Amino acid sequence: MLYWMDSKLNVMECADFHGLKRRTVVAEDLFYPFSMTLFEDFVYWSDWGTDSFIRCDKFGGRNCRAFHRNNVKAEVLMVVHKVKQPKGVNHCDHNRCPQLCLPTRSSYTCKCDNLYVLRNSTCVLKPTAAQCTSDQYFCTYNSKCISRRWICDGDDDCGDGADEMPENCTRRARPTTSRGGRRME
Ligand SMILES: [Ca+2]
Repeated sequence: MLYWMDSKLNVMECADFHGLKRRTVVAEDLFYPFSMTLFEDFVYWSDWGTDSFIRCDKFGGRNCRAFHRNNVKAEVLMVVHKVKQPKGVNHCDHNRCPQLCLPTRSSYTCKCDNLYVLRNSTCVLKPTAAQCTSDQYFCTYNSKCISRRWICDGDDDCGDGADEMPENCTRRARPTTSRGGRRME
């Protein structure tokens, strides 16, 4: 069956793939239906008139209920359910990640929550600017304290180029020494 909604007439109808057996599914309490989807025995849609998500029995339009209200105008509504997922291997089964496992095409990568950073296969709290010494610069992007000697030295130590930004370079003259003897992290 094909289902559609008419936002001008405020009605939901369906028909078979030949355009036959056309019938009205829902004709009440539709104010501005926008996006719809089907899953199992129900039809779901977003209604811009009431800022809500609604579902009804797809056969006769019964058992209707709004399952979410006061939403922003939802332009696309879709069902994500395990039975709709393509078959494949879950590389995160039996993973060794301390917090988050993100599957890739052939394996997986480990990530940490926003407040943590991955160090030696462990999620540790990110350093804060307060933990940097007076001769260090705090990189917000990778949460590292780097030596102020590394500011504007031509190497991206922060990962987002913050230590090489022009405003930092005007405050500090370019070093004339090489980076030999730089400490390992
Ligand atoms: Ca640098």
